[in-house]
Amino acid sequence: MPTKFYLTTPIYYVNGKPSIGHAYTTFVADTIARYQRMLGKEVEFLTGTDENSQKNVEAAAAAGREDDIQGYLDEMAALWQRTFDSLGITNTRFIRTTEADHHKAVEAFWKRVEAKGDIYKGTYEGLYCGKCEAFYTENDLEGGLCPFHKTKPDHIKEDNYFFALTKYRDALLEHIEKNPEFVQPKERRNEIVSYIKNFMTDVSVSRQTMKWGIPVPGDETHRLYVWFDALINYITGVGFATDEKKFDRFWPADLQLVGKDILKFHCALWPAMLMSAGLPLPKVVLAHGFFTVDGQKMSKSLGNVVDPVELSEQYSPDIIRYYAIRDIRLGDDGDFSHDRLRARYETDLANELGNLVHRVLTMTEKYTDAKVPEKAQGEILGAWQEYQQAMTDYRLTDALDIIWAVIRRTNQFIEQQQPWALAKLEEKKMLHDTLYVLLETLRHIAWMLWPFMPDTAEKMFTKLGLEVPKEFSQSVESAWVWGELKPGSGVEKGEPLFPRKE
Ligand code: ME8
Repeated sequence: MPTKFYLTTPIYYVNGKPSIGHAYTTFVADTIARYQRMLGKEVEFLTGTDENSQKNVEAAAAAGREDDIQGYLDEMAALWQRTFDSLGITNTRFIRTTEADHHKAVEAFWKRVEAKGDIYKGTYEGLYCGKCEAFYTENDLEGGLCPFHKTKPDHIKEDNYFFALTKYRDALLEHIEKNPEFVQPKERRNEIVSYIKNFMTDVSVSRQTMKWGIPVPGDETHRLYVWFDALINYITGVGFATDEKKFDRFWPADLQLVGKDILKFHCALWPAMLMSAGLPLPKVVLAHGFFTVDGQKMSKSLGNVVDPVELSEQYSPDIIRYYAIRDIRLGDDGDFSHDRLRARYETDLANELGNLVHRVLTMTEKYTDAKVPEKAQGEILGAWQEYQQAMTDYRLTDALDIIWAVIRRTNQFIEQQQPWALAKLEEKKMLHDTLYVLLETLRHIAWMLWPFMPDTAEKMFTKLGLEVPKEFSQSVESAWVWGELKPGSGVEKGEPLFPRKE
């Protein structure tokens, strides 16, 4: 059986359509999923929608659908799913927390935690931001306001069920200490350690006032706090309480990708819940940064929320994912800039990659009748090793830098060899060797590029006379050997990959 790899994105609220922020996390996940498949692993890739949230209920009401919340959720979830499909996302399951499977999993999970003695009844009195659906202490606030919404949190007092989160303080700290790869990147690790040590409290995990959400097992007068239910989606997604065989194969997750806004939930609450339920913890939680759009925070009120579908119609999903992953270093905060997107399109894509492919194929048509010439020696293994290391460490931006270094070197090689001069001088052997090296390098570039820009890579394979399914039926180890491109096979220049824009 092949090795497995299980990765997840957050499940998103459906109170609006996907923004470029949501698409970013999902693009990053898709890139990693494709790379892991390229290594021959059996990949489970989960994304989906977080539907038991008060935010969704409010959005349904605002749309005049308060009597048809489920119908509203169905439509919105379908919209999210369609969006991810149209963006070329290769998730293996799209989970919705209103699914029957998920309710089963939540019930089974709750019972385990309760049996462990980690649920108790108490009175919650404190601060609550309804927009975040999160509790805050005075310490968390900025000038008395929610740090995310800049609004005054509500003071609430309610009889709730509590989860004994603080019972796991030492165990969490020990786990993070012993497993430095658990929270990534490093800055986030310091942040979470400080939170666990100094600020973490038990959390209320039920609400009496809520009408939407999963009822507390055994006490239908309460509904589960949405985060307690939402986090469980990650195990529902691989069969917890419904398909034990699948669950044993895929859990724990190899990678859980989140934005840094939901770090605490994923690196404190979630692992403590798992410890309580006696389940293993995910291997890595990787929190990426937040980005602004053209220097401004993205918000509905500013009207600057970027729709990834509209932008992809103008460019293409490949181009958007390339831009976002190259320009915003994974883990850092950044800015999504329309000007830089355009500049990178023109420079990196049209001038550097597109031009390289076009030039090499034009020369092959001209000098060797569009046939791959006899094999010649070349070197690419060093780049593969660096690329692989970067991909293993989830340094995606570095991996793109490595690919672009190859592209630049290859463009320089053309300038240096001057195939057109070799043709004039009738230096056939040298001309053919040069063309072989160039064509074979394009094949390697296409392979490395595939997780990031699948359509572009597949077009490159086609131009090189390779069949996409056949290419991927071999292992990456055999693909990165030098000299796989067969002499005598035909290539076809076709349309430019990145035509100049008006
Ligand atoms: O938090 N920059 O869902 P959500 C980078 N349902 N990433 C961004 C972004 C930006 N400007 N805007 C959004 C929730 N994101 C919960 C999660 S998981 C059990 C429950 C991405 O719809 C980023 O991944 O508010 C962030 O963590 C996520 O969208 C929040 O999505």
